[in-house]
Amino acid sequence: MAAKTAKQEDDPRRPPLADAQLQHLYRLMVKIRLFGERATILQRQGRIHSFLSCEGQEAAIIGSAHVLEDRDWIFPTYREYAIALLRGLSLKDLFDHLFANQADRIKGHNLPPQYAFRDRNLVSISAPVGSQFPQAVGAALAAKILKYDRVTVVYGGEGATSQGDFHVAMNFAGVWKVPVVFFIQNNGWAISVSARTQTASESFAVKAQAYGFDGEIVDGNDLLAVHEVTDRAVDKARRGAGPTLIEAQTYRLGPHSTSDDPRMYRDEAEVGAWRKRDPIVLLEQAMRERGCWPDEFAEKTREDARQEVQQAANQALAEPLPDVATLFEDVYHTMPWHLREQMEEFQRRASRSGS
Ligand SMILES: Cc1ncc(C[n+]2csc(CCOP(=O)(O)OP(=O)(O)O)c2C)c(N)n1
Repeated sequence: MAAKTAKQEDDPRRPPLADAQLQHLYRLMVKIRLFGERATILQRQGRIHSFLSCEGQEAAIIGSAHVLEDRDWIFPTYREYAIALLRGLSLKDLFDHLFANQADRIKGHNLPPQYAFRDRNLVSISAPVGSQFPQAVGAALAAKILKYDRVTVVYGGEGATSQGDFHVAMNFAGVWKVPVVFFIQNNGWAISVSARTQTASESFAVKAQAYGFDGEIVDGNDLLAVHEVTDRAVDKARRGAGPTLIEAQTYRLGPHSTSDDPRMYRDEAEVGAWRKRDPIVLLEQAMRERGCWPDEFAEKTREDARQEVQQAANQALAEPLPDVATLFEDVYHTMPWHLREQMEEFQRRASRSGS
């Protein structure tokens, strides 16, 4: 099954990305790459609990989410933190969460990195792999019933497609034709399990056929291709024409997480081959071909991003930790008696110890 090849220029719905938009998206990709490098260093210094990088997947993430309107719902995984920047959040917001400091919107209630930006329709990340799929289909069904003009996009890795939740969600989405897009990043590896051993199907996209809707494969390292295919799927969902599964073929250049050493299970030559298809370099080539690559654009972008990342990290590091009493907040609308007892006991002990 091949990705459709319609040229964006022929598409009446949305004009092709303008030069300034491409420059903006290139800057975002560089910024998020440097953010990941900095977060990894901070984890090694013991300042962050753990981190999962999206290195190599920036085009798939940014190219797809850029298509969406702010009112649309997004159910991301731990790898799609770049989307926060598209929704008007800052690098400091991301660092605040990683440090679980006082400015963290969820005050460290989720184990970092499990970002949650409710006011931006970025739904809290679910730790159990695949559990986001039924949640997203439920949200999309609600939008359909309530006649909200909102599309839901749910992200997942190819490993997550082996979970039962994925199949339940796909079936439900197909039967009820809900306005949802399943965006699967096939990044080659689910920790140490290769994509080749994840399924006996010819692709991940082909699975959509069994559930009665379209599956499309796209080069996940080509931002323009990702943008085009996602735009078409989102438009279809918005028109009430049902769901789409997109398989973005990409590669996780880094480790699964800061706790992982991929040299234990994969060949460095494979990584080297994918480094040649770095999505940031591919976008640079596309922009040069189009003639929207100003002199010294790469150098200036990188230097600006480096400074921005450093400043955001320093500002987030300077934030105090949340008040311990916030441990008891934001779980129940009305605090149940047993939690109130624990809080009061805690406050008695804290006042006795003078803390
Ligand atoms: C139900 C469940 N099983 C196992 C895990 C441990 N785990 C966390 S991430 C992960 C791999 C997920 O791989 P994939 O879906 O391909 O996404 P990727 O990390 O490659 O982006 C696993 C097995 C988990 N969090 N939840």
